[in-house]
Amino acid sequence: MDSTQVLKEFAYIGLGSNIEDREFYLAEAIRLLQENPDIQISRCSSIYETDPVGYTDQAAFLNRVIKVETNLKPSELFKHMLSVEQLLGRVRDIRFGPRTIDLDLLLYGHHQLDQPELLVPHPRMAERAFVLIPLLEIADENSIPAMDILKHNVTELAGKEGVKLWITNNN
Ligand code: PH2
Ligand code: MG
Ligand code: MG
Repeated sequence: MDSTQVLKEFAYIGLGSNIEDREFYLAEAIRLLQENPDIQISRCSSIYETDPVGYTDQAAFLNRVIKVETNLKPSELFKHMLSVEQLLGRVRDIRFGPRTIDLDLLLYGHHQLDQPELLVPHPRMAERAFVLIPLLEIADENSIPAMDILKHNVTELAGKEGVKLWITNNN
């Protein structure tokens, strides 16, 4: 086996776009992710239109979450995600600001990663309705740590009114 490969692991990735054509960027990101032979998409959530959080003076986002199966190590998966962001013209200027596409590694199996550029589980995921609502739509009970707590969180979460179903995915 190639030294960069590990046994197959699942991962959840959050996608966000708030520069038109938002639907195109979401679809292209998924297409480009699976061009890598070591990444298979196994589930896709519905697409939600969401009010911007953090830096609020910007256009509404489309957000969705996907589940992938991968032989890549977390750092390799993350590198591929960054290359997809770059291919789709992501420019990093304003923190939390407008973007053609943002790909966030939410979970990588049950692993905890504590590297400067790669914190997993994603440190802000439990407080963001635009992540939790699509994540809980597709998550398996046993693949998410503290799923019951997250489910409880989502009912109380600030900003959940700002997350509206845009295109239903029936998987
Ligand atoms: N991403 C951010 C900051 N704010 N707001 C919404 N609604 N959706 C996002 O994906 C988002 C955001 C930083 O990554
Ligand atoms: Mg993000
Ligand atoms: Mg990001």
